[in-house]
Amino acid sequence: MTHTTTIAAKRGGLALAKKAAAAGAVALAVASLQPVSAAHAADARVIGGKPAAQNEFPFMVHLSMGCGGALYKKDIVLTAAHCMDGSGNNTRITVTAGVADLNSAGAIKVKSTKVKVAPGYDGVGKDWALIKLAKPIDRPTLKIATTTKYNRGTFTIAGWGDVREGAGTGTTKLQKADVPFVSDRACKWHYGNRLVPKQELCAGYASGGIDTCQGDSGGPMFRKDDAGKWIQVGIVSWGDGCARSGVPGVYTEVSTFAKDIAKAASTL
Ligand code: 4AZ
Repeated sequence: MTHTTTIAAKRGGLALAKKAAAAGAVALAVASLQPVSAAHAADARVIGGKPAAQNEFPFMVHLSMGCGGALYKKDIVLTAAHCMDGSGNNTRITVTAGVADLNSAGAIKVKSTKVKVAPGYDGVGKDWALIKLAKPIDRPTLKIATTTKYNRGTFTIAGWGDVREGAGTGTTKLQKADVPFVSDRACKWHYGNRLVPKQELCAGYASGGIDTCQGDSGGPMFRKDDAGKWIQVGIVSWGDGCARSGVPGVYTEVSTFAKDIAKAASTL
């Protein structure tokens, strides 16, 4: 556990460092100096969430490097590129499915065989990747949004990541929370040109308090479609800290990449 957590922390730090580097040294200084409000620092709980019930989000998977993911097909996981080491044969990832509590009996553990990172991924935008599994997992899949119509409203986030900013440990019990859509315009009030609006989607409360955090990366952000079925609209990607007021979480805009994801899956 300590080992995987350390790797996850490195990955999260790397992703954030790349973002900051892309935005320049001034942005890095501002981001690192931004305080966490006392009220939010004291929040224990994804941040500000509550435990998910067993089977509530049966498509959710945990990855051994300390990221989340969702079953796109029974033998393919959709996650974040920044959680991966690159494309190619990869038998190092253990995917855990079928449980909200990672320590409970009944956890399904399957190894990866291959990884496909988004073509052209360079640390800015395009933060998606697929993992091919050694065998199919007999759990429901999560369909992905193929149009922009669901990029609005209230989204559900879930993950085993940190329940407070800076913890670096994650949690063994899956946490869930709801967060509202934030427009690109409003999201740019904080992130400016670090946001890639066509490739990224923001969510969160202006007052903060509820957000994804380190260790939730790669997991899905989802909502109900018009037929009442869960549909994935985002992938946990990055943010300045977690649950800070005025600082939304940034998610890969799944609908933008739906065709690329389907094409990549067909090659795995
Ligand atoms: C991370 O380090 C991370 N508040 C993920 C999500 C967010 C921030 C950081 C969004 O993996």
